[in-house]
Amino acid sequence: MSRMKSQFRLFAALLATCILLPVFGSALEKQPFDAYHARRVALAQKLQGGVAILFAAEQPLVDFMPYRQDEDFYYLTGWNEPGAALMIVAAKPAGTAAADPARAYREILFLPTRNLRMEKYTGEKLDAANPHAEHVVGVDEVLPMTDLASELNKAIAADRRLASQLYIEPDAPAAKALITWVASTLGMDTTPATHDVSPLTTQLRLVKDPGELALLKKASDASIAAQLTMLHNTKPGVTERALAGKILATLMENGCERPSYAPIVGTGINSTTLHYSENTATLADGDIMVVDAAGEYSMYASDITRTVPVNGHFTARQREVYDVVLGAQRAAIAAFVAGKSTINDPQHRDPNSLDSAAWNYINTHGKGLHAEPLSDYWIHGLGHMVGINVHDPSGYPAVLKPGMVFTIEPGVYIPSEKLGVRIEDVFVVGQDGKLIDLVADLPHTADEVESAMKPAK
Ligand SMILES: [Mn+2]
Repeated sequence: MSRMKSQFRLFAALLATCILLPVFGSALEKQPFDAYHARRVALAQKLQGGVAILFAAEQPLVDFMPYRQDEDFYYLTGWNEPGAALMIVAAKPAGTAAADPARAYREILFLPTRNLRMEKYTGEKLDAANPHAEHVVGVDEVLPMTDLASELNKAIAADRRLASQLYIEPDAPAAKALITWVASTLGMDTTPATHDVSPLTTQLRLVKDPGELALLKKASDASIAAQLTMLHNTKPGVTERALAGKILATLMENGCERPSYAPIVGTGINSTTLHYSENTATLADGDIMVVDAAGEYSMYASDITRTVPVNGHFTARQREVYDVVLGAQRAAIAAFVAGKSTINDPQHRDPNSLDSAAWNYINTHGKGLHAEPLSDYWIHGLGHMVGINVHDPSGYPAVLKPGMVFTIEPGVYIPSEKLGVRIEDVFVVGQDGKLIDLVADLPHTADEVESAMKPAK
């Protein structure tokens, strides 16, 4: 009977949530509440009995700039609104002294008070006065933002050791102000030394859960569609910018809220500029083109680069260099061993780094115009983690394990030949330790690129 009652309560809560409340926040695809809760509990277990406080990203100062949530804050809450804060208090067993009592785990989302005038601009917001707030956000407790300082004070007053166990994002201005306020109101001589929470969240974010992997796949699927649009619209006379626009349109048609980074569409000499994103040139017959473009789906990024001949046919020299870069990517894939491989090694010597495998390949295949090795023209790392950030934090050199997502993107850039080639795919380390290429459906070989560019018959 009591189980029926609790099921009814849950049902009633869901009904209230659905019927009475408008949809708060953006239409991002969220994971179930349990997934975010599990991350908060996992973070609490890394706090050594301390407290973590994270702030939502500020509303952009410039009007009409789109809002993007603080990444750690989003990872832990799925909450996509500005002006909020999250406090996680780790559980602690009782100490030996009477003054050292046990403490239960707590998680509180602090929400700003509604500003009805601003809501004319921003739409309706949720605040802690709403009796259903906990059900809407999926966090145990929801309190007004104005309670944050006093809640932290109360926790420290109950256990003064917490003053030396505060984990914050050191760059968040609100965190500094909060700590200073707490120190003065508790009569401390100096501001408590705080710890940076980000090394702890980085450890958690490195390994993606199945829901995250599903979002990363959607980001890559949309980005594959965008790269195919590029392949089908590439021809002499088109501008780089028009091509970038078609890429953006396809990303958004496929559910992305934004590109993961400014699309790079670089023809000719621009193909040798790594982060060229002016996209101001016109595609010329005979040129090669590097297109590094991908989208972000519900906050999760993809990152793809393809290199194509503007007129649909690689020259012999373009194809020669293309084949070396593709061979380097394949050498890195072949060298991969889960639990052992790392991505980068700036010295190209660590036998465990995939970088070494790709470097050795480029160093021993093809030549520059003066018989120099093509490795002279590889000037960046082999890859990086991908997640909520297109360059997800990793604490290098991270050993690649199941659930990790990363790019393999060798490149060769020869300005004197106006010839740049980069090939970039996103990989997941599967539970069986094998690599899954999220970009497998795009052309890889030079022949595949050329045939994908042929107009449909
Ligand atoms: Mn990349």
